[in-house]
Amino acid sequence: MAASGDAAQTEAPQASGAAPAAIDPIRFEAAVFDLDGVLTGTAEIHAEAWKRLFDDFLAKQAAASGKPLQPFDPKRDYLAYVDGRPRSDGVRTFLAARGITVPEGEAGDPPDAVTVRSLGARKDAYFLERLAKSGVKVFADAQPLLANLRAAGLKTALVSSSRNAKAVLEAGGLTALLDVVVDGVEAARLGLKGKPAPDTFQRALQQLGVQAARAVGFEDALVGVEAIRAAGYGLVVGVDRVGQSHELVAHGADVAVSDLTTLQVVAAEPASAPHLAAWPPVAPTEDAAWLVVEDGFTLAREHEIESVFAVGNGHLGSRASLAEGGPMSSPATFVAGLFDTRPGPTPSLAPLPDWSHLAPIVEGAPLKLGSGKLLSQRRTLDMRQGLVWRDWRHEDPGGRVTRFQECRLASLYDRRLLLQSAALTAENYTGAVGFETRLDASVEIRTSGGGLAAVSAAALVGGTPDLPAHAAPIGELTLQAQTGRTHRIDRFVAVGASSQDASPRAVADAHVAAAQGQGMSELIARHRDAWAARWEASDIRVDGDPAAQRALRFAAYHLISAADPTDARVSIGARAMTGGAYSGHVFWDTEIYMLPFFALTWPEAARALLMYRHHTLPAARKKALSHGARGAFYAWESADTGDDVTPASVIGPGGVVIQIRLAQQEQHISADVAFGAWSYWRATGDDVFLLEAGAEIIIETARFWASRAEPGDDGRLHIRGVVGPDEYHEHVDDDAYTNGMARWNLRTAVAVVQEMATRWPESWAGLRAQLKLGDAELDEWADAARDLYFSIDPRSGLIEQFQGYFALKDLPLTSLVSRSVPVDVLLGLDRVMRTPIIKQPDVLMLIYLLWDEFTPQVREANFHYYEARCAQGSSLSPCIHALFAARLGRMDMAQRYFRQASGIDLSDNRGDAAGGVHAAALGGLWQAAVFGFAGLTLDDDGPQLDPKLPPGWRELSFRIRWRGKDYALTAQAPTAPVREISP
Ligand code: IFM
Repeated sequence: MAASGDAAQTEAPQASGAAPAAIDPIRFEAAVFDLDGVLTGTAEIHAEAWKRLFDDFLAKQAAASGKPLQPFDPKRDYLAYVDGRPRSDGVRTFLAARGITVPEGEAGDPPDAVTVRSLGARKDAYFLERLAKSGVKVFADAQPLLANLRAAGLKTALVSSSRNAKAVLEAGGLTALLDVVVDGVEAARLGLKGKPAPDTFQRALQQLGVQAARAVGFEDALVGVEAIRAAGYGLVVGVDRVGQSHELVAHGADVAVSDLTTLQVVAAEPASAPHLAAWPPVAPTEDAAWLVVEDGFTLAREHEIESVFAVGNGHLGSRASLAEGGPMSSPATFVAGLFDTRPGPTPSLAPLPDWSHLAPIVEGAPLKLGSGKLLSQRRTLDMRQGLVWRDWRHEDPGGRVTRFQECRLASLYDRRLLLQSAALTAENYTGAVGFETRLDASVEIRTSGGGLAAVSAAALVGGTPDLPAHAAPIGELTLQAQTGRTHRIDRFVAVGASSQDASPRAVADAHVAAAQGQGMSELIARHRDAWAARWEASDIRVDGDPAAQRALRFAAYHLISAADPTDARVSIGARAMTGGAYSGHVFWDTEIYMLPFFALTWPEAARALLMYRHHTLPAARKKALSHGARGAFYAWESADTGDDVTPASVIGPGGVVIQIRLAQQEQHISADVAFGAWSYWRATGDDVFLLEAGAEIIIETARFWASRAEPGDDGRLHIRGVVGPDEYHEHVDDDAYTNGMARWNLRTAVAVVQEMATRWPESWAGLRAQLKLGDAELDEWADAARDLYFSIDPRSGLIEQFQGYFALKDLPLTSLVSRSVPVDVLLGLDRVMRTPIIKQPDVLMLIYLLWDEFTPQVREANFHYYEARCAQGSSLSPCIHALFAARLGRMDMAQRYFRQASGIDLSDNRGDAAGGVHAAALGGLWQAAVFGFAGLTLDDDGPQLDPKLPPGWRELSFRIRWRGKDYALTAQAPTAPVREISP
């Protein structure tokens, strides 16, 4: 549908309710859609949320005034007063119809205040709650129409009053099919009035660069139809899903249709054949501070490289395996939340087919690193643009020199998309060259838990820029290469998954079709813009230490790649989706090590991670019950359902079977999750989160501790038979970290309850009834917090890590010959258990998290004592020692630990990253820089820095968002005092 030449026409739709409109085929350039009732069927959810809000409100009004008030009618009142309107307008309009006016209210109003603003916010919370439960229904005719319009060359846009439009589009798999979105957030930002005013529809056209007469608008709401009419669109299509065709036409629709497939899109003229421009599709980043580079080829390092250079977007994660494969290749691509129990007893992230396999074939023989001669190879992780490059020149045994260049990414703009662009150049010969792929068209993967992933692939192949590209099925594709000619191939792969999409196959097909229409350069530009927006919020700059700069960007790169703010049903595994170690399982790593980065730079992602814990509360309750306790005992290792999926045993060195009791004993996880929920709320002031999920998590975990602690003869409560973060000592009593965090959890629950009861009495009453909390139980928490065993030696300031720890026979770490082999392997776990050698900080971790609860003397004494006994047996350890040492001003030591932490994935001699990057260590590295070196503290007055930069660092700068405000922070090394040098 375009004005001139190169697009398509709509045929007059079959009118229903209006006279069959005598509309000549009109050429259009853009189609603009409303969301609810047109593309998605969330109208019922909206109507239900409005009803819940208004009926509750009206009942109270009626009780107060003694006058009966008609409840909200989800059909009549919905269509007449709220449908299509911005949320506040809906509140005002409906209440006005019942003769009620309430104050407008302002930001920061308590959620249960009676104002337009807070009533609107409550309606939104009800909507999101229900949406999370039922998912998004996409009308069957929506995707085909959008895909057809785009294939015919039309631009597409969405105009919605909803502030959640982007989340709904994403959940419905429609994001990639729309060029522009004008939602409630954008309208508020620009001060637009919204429907029935024409301004939001005008804004969409302005962004698309299309005149109103060349646009067709689709609306189901009467106010929306009026708005499109007033905006002067060439065609107004009323979409009638509820039998109101006549009203739609009466309000200004040219036609009303009940089925969008009755609209036919006809190509006006064949589109001219696309050209693939010369390779590369975008310019690589040149600034070395944004790059991780690997030159040459070292077979033994290959698994690490695959992890370190992995690409991801929180929904999909893909290892950077060699495109042509090889003996050491271990390709894997995962979808967040899609687990499979085959082949093992515990679920693992299900691997997708190897989409990136693209083997160059020269004169019928595959080009391989292992045969012939490697002339040069460079692989580059381009962190700024979120993609990975490869440039490989190879001489085959026949003396032919071929250059293979490639880039790959997992789109941050459209999370269902994986892209690959490659170029093959015959440098010194003419002959047959080709590509072979493993994934050529469509495949489906079914997981044991009933999950389904559908993968669709398409390719465009071109010769030199002067030859047109053509869509190519390339199971094995052969081309005639001439000396110096470069053949380029662009591959578009989309994944629909039942974890997110109602129809994975349709979603994958639509995304691939849309991607092909947009072309590689445009798609990469959008992906790069999405990364630029993330870096704007999350970049961290170091002046004076290039290696530290790279390591911190590497940490942020993998953390950003791991999170998906649109999916509240998944969390980040210990190795994110960069490798198979720990099977994609989620540990305390997420809340304690990674979450601070997200809470302060990407709160939407932090919220989604915590909502995963809220969704898995039922499993945590079940686990508590099975341990004879109450409340919520979270899984030590958690997958899709939240059931504990910690393996019962592993095979250790020498084939010995080692029983794992962490699921039963590593109980601090419950307090860690509560700590994450509370920290997020504190950082964002997101009261809706607290009321909707956070308070329930904090209360249920406190309940667990209160029921778990056992009274002892000493009149104190004890938590016996646990494992603390130091996993070298099992089945200990009163682990300091566990007891300290449990005590914090109990006290925090008491505080949260008090705050809720004061600020949001109604919500509190509801939650209290839901959780069946009696007064006695509430009193019990404060008592339990007071009585829980925790002791600090008044003389030395030392905290004993667990009962009996100080009696263990000391074995100085310095006496151990090899520090490169883990101590538990060197000595055997049984022996280590009889020494005070620890794997990772336990007491120190507690002091770090609850810093203000301990005196400087206690911090110093315990650091001095436990640092000397820590074997750094976990990747989670050095970052916390770096942070702690920095806070205590021991800068050489802090720098040494910081370097050790930086090298966990990046140093080239450890091989640690083979099973995936260490996501917790990456989050910890960021914390070491921000809370250690910059000395960031946060309170009601905002952020404060107390810089202690390591030797050589001149400046450290970063941004954070604290309670809705953005801050740019810079920590500087003190300049030398000015000295007078004149005589
Ligand atoms: O959660 C950690 C644990 O603290 C130490 N072992 C590895 C786990 C996953 O990273």
